[in-house]
Amino acid sequence: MKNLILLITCFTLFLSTACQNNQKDTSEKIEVKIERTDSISKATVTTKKIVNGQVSEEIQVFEGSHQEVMDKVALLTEKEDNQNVNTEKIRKTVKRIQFKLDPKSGSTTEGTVTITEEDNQVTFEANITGLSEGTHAIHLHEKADCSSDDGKSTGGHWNPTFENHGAWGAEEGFHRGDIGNFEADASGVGTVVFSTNLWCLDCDDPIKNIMGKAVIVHQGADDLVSQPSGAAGARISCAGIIY
Ligand SMILES: [Cu+2]
Ligand SMILES: [Zn+2]
Repeated sequence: MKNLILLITCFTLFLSTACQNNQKDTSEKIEVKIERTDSISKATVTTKKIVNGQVSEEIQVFEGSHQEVMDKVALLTEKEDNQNVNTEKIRKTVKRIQFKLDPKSGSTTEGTVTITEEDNQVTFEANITGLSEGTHAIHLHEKADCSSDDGKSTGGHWNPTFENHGAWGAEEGFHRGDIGNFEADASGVGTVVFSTNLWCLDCDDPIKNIMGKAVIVHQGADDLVSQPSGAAGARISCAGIIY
């Protein structure tokens, strides 16, 4: 886990308006930002109030175990709920995790992956260096275990729906880990941006949850046909999606 930069950010937004009996023109916005690492969580709670055009802002910071921090945040937001009887509330949560890809199979291929979930849509972004120029495959594999030198400790493609390997979205079937191919330029740099509502980050649905899976970059291209994994060659970079 040493090469894992881990950050999960949950961003919650409440927008409330005071009850109609109150003659004051009052609005209130609470933003909760939670940053989480292996050992500690930190919540930054910003409360912005506008009363008759006067703006005031209060910032509170809590640190501790994830449970302690979430309990404090819940207390604070519940209290606010009780104070405003007729409130209109907008709530939004964004989860983000960021980690490093490590070289495998004697390569120098590495990179950074950022995965964000917002409005039930997961966006996967990878910036990869040390590639040979041309087409490379990238997949999610079954297990967040990059311990072996060849990356095979991650198992096969993540395939919770038991379908055949294929192009993402193919009618004949595809693995939920079949991200596909990307191009590396002459300087060995490649970028992958992929977005789907078939994944989630740390939810309870085993067919959607990508936590505990691995990201694998291959030396070759995925032919999108060969079973079980597209004949994409050696596994040259690896990361576990874990925290
Ligand atoms: Cu693969
Ligand atoms: Zn596959």
